[in-house]
Order: sequence, then structure tokens, then C-alpha cells
Amino acid sequence: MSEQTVTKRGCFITVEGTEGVGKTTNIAWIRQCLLAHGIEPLQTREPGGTELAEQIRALLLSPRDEKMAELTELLLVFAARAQHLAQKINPALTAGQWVLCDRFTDATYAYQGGGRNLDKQTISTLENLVQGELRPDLILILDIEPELGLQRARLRGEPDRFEQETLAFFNRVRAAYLDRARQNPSRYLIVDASQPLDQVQQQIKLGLDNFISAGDTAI
Ligand code: Z5A
Repeated sequence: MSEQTVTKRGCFITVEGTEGVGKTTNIAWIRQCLLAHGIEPLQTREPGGTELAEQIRALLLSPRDEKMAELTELLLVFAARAQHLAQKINPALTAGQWVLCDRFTDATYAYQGGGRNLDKQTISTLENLVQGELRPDLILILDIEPELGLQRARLRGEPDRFEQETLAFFNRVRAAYLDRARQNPSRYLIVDASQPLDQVQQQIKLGLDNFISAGDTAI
């Protein structure tokens, strides 16, 4: 009988939250924490991550006079995701590499489902179509009062199409994130992102260390 080497798929970690919550800041920290465990992740983001998917991102984020229909927005998000998965995420995971992604499908449930009130069943159907059985192994939600996050985000300059939304929109987005975490708590790590950065980072490190030591690295 011939011997076959089966590579265990890499672990898939995503980072989520409302505007200005500190994802960019903390992804660099997560990477450092993983490197300390000898894990070099592929770092990427959504929408985007490949040349074509980044072009779709530009369509999604640029403010325009013509109102983007909600279903157009949803389909563009999943079109970018299909490209990202095919070109980048799936090959890395299959090769056993860990993937660290700034936003993924929880953002779709939160922004298009919670924020835009689109039907969750439609999102779920597209999720199954585009991702098959792939779901993140760990979803880190940086949680903050949207008002505080928006204050932080607006310090950076011109708001994009999403940042122009109302506070009520971001409250719905936040509620949708927390609701998903409540439904499947073992997969989520919620960190209070309103704390000073060093405390946020301590909490993240603790959660990641626990996740790694539990060896729960592939589903
Ligand atoms: N979107 C969607 O609708 N559906 C989907 O399925 C997906 C996405 C995947 C782009 O996302 C948009 O796409 C997003 C939803 C939509 N909406 N918008 N806009 P994005 O992730 O690229 O955009 P973003 O949410 O605005 O992220 P950001 O601009 O990169 O912000 P951030 O990464 O969360 O924050 P940051 O840049 O790290 O921090 C903001 C500032 O706060 C900065 O000055 C930091 O120094 C400061 N900061 C960070 N942490 C702290 C603490 N703890 N204390 C004090 N100050 C802090």
C-alpha cells in the first residue's frame, strides 16, 4: 500500500468589528503573537486580497451619486470573496498555512444583514455557494460603542461609502456581530476594544494563547 502524506489544513482566523475599532492596529499585534508560536500566517483582507478583488473593493467603498442597490452590494461582496478564496485563501489553507484575514463573512452578516436588513437566509445561501464548508476557526470581534469607533475613524480623513452611514446603522451592525457570537460562542473571541491599546492587546494575546494551546486548529 502506498504511503500518503495528508497535510492538515491551516487555521483560518478572521478579525471583525465596526468602524475604527482598531482592526488594522491589532492585526499587526496578532501576527506578532502567532510568530511567537512559530506560526507565520498569510495576512490578507476583505473585501480585497487579490488584484481583481481589490478592484471590487474600490467599487464598494467609493462614494458615488448613483445609489448602490443593496443586492448589488451583497453580490459584489461575495464576488470579491469568491475570487479571494480561489486565488489566495483556499490554496494557502490547503497547503497547511494559517490565514489571518481582516474581515470575512461575519462582516456580511453584520453590514448587509444587520446594517442593511437583508435576509439572512439569502446571505447563508451565498455563503454556502461561495465557501462550501469553509468557516473561520476563530473569529475575533473587537467590540466598541459605534460612536467611539466613528470618532476614531473620522480622525483619518475623508469617510468612505460605509463610514457615511448613520449611528443607527452601526448599532445594528454591532448587534448583528454580537448576536452571531452568542449563537456559536466557542468560535468567537470578543474583546472590549474601548480599553487602552495595551489592555486590548493583552486580552487578544490571552485568547490566542488559549486557542493555540487547545490545539483546535482545524475543523
Ligand atoms: N464590508 C461589508 O460591508 N461587508 C463585508 O462582507 C465586508 C466588508 C468584508 C471596509 O472595511 C468596509 O467594507 C467596511 C465594511 C465593508 N466598512 N467600512 N468602512 P475596512 O475593514 O477596510 O474598513 P474599516 O472598518 O473602516 O477599518 P479601518 O478603516 O481599517 O479601521 P480599523 O482597522 O478598525 O481601525 P484602526 O485604523 O486600527 O484604528 C483607528 C484609529 O484608532 C487609529 O488612529 C488607531 O491608532 C486608533 N486606535 C486603535 N485602537 C485604539 C485603542 N485601543 N485606543 C485608542 N485608540 C485606538
